[in-house]
Amino acid sequence: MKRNLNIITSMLAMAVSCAASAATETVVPLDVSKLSPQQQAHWAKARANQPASTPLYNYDITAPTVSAVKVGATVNAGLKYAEALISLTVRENLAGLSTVYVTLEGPDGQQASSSWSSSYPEKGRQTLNLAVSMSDVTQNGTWRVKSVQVADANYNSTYYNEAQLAALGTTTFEVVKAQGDSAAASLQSGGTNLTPVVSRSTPPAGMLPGSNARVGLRIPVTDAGTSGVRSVSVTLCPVGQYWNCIYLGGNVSMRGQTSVSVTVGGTLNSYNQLGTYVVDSVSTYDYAGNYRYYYSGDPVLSTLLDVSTVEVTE
Ligand SMILES: [Ca+2]
Ligand SMILES: [Ca+2]
Repeated sequence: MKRNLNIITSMLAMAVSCAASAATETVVPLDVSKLSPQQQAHWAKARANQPASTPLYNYDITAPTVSAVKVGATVNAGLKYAEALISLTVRENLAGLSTVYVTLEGPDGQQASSSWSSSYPEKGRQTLNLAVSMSDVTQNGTWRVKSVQVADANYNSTYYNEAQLAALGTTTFEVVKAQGDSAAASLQSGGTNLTPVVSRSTPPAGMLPGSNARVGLRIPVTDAGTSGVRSVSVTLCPVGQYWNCIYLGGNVSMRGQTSVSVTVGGTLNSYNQLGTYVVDSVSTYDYAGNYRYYYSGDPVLSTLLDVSTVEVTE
């Protein structure tokens, strides 16, 4: 501690002596009249080209602002891809508009939201049209823009509440035919085993030796409601065992598919021993967030799925 104090004291002494020597220097002002006409012209030109004071660093401390809000027409939420359109006019001074987040609220408090982000944030005035998915809403009636947040690339942001937004344009719109989707997706009979026998030492086609072998199934799934099947996950475990299992997953790329065969896949891991694996559990998800879990031993698994076993060999 004492040593630190000595260092600080000597640094302070140096600083004082530097300041003292700087203060003794005198700056002689330029007497332009003593220059030649050519020198005077050159001096005037150089001076005209140089701003009076140039900031050292133009650091952005100003958040983007919203100057106008406009909502689209009535939304028919019964459609598979129902969307509410929100138009925002945003101004950003320097670092560039980076993210925009919009929240809508229904007559009974249900919310829907959308976000936008730029991978090349730009300054200036821009009008953004954001589409908020309304396929899952269940509330008919008057919806409103609840909040908007705009941020620049330098993390300056402005938050607008409902009242502030209402003063900037139109913020309410009607929703009709909303029914929502509260019914989970479920397994159908059938299915295809893409890899009934898997060689642990054989890599997938076109891949380097040592790459993990691949396991795949096609699982038929149906969804009640409007949102459609989203994904399926399957666990295959060694017979009579609930560890060292194989985990498979698969997604449906498009919304609104009520009956679809989902391809699920995964790879073997080093802990997967040789032998017979059986379907232990299955989960099915829809786009509205509903899911159904078929637990180990659920009779549905054996009565519905044609996919039964995967044999892992050396
Ligand atoms: Ca800014
Ligand atoms: Ca559903």
